[in-house]
Amino acid sequence: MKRILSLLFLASVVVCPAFGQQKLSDKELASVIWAMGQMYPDGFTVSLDSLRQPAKGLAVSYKETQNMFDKKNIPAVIKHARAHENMVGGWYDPEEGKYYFDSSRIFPEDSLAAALAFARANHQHTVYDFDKGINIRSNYEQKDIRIILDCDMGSSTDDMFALMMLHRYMDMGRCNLIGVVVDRMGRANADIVDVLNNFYGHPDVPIGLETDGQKDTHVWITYHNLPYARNTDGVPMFKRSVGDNGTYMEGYKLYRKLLASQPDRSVTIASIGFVTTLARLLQSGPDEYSPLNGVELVRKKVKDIYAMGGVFGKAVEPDYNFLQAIDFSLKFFELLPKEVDVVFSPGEVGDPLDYRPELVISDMSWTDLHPIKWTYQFLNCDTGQKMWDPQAVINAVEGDDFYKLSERGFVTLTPAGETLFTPDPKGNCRYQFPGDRTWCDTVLKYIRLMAIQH
Ligand SMILES: [Ca+2]
Repeated sequence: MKRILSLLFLASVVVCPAFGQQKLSDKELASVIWAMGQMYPDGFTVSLDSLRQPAKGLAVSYKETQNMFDKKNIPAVIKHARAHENMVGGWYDPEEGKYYFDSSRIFPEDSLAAALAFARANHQHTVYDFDKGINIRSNYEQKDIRIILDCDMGSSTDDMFALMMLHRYMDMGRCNLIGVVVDRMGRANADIVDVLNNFYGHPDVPIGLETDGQKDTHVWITYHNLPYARNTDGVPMFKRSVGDNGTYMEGYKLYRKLLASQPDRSVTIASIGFVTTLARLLQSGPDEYSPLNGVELVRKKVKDIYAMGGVFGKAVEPDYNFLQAIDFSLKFFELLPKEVDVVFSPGEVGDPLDYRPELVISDMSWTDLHPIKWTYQFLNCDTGQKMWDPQAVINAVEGDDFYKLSERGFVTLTPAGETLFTPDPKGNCRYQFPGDRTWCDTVLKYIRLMAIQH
């Protein structure tokens, strides 16, 4: 079945009169279901008992009913639903001009990975979240996405949410996080990543740390004590893989090690901090991991970079991330091979996505011990913190059709930190345009859905 592929989208909320009290025959039910198909062309799912949409949960259709359309197939759908979960859904495919109907299974809202696995096993493209009114793509064709996250963990909290998303995407079988590079200097910042990797169940993801990058960068929210938090008995609250006496690999060396071991043009980098470590990688020479210099290694192995940063359109003003470490940024723009695609995520794309501190804490109420919740409980995170960094990560995993992107062009960086875009069909660079209100609302709900998974 060709479920609507394009985007997560808002579907109509079905509020149905209370047929429930009165037991309908299967024939009467079929007429009601057919009528609902006409009333809710964007999609509906109802229980056959109440003819109401569940308030919560994730709906996935069974493959046995995936090619059932039109009035004549509704009895078979009802029969399947009666033998399974008593849930029937429907939607209208305008391309084919057909009303499809199916029998569905409902999962708890915090079991997204299980729902997606079921969706893939049943050849379904989407999972529908009743509470949030959004569809989540199951991507059952399983793209082979290998990601290195390059972050400036330890200042803004959106880096934590971006890493959370990647861990949840891994649980969902959507990508493989092959490493995390911390481009903000300071041991504690790598320890925070270690805590998050452990918390989210992937303690072996390797971590590299920049030790010769930009000095004295501004810190917005000082959560560097998070890795060392202890409970009242003096026991560390959060697990880490690298102990106090352990060390992290130098950031650009981890890049070299990871890239050398990957297939050609297979690696995606999500860059959500400074480009200090990337600049050092590009300036690196042959070593024990690869006979190639940094530029050639990146040209050979990196497919694309999704970078949080850039100011485009009419505005000519410095970009925050690039200006903070301007000498490294200029080197990065100078040396990055033009074969590597870059998608920039300007700040204005994440600006409307305000994940309020009280919502964060409430979404994480399923556990007392949560590193992101800890940060929100003990520090002031009400600093205008927006969900900027997740935009690079979501684009990298969901794909380019999830965002409205600019035409192709080349981007240069001025010494004042301004990103200048020159349109060119052969250019390697594009940038995201801000989404409309519905789109921003949907993406924030998606991030929130990830936050409640466990
Ligand atoms: Ca960041």
